[in-house]
Amino acid sequence: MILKIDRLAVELPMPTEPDPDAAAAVQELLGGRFGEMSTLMNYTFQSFNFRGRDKAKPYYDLISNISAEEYGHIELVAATINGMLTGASDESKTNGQVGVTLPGAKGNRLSHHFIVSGLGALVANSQAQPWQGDYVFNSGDLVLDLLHNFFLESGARAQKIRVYEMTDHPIARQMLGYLLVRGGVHQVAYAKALEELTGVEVPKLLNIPDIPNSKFPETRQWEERGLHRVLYRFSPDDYRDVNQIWKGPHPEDGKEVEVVDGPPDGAPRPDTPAELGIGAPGYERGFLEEIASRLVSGRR
Ligand code: MN3
Repeated sequence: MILKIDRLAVELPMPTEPDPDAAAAVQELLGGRFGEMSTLMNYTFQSFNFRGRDKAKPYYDLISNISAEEYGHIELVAATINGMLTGASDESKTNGQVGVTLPGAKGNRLSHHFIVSGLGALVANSQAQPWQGDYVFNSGDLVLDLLHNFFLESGARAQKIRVYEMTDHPIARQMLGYLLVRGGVHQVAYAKALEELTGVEVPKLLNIPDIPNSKFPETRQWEERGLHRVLYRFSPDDYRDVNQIWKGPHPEDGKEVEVVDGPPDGAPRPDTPAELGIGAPGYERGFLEEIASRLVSGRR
């Protein structure tokens, strides 16, 4: 089972200037082959299908535990896309009127944001191709699955860096700074799991990471707090054996890594206002607010 907390993993800046073009690029990090939907679903199904877990509990605990953090990552990237699309319908020019030209939609490369999702995040990549279940690699062979997860985190990191280069939107940069650090933790965690299991020294195969977080100023606030060395234990009582794998020095700074009990504190979810230009959540101003307030007062 999973416990849901109505907070984001980190604070995102409030929406100011919309940038639908950059929001389209960020979609790749949500629903692309190497996006957060893929990390979430790979680790989730690998944990559901794990056989013989009593004898391999630290590995089961690691994969299950990381899958829970990934839920918060799809949530954070979706919130980023929503923030970047806020204001894109250019309500000032339509004033909630149906039948006038939607000025914000012109020239943007992802029409799905305007036509299909009401300026919301899509479960799709930067070309609006839907996320697919066959992005999940779950062979049942633990070494192969861990090797795949290491590859997935490495590819995810490379794509985050490319999207970082494509936009300096403050919401995107805040999300990217945090997820470069957290994805880096998961990359190192799967490398450590492989080392424990096979004896192979993964850092001799390639540098982890190949481009350090220090190249990206937005990672600094998290690195200074040591978040690159922390694995959160996302459960009140379970997955305690993650500390059998998440131990020893961090490959970059050589300092001891640590397991922190419980999820990160997180931050309130920024409110994204109505987009009357596209009728989200409805064309009529104040209608839903009135119904909702009647529901609430009726309960008292
Ligand atoms: Mn992630």
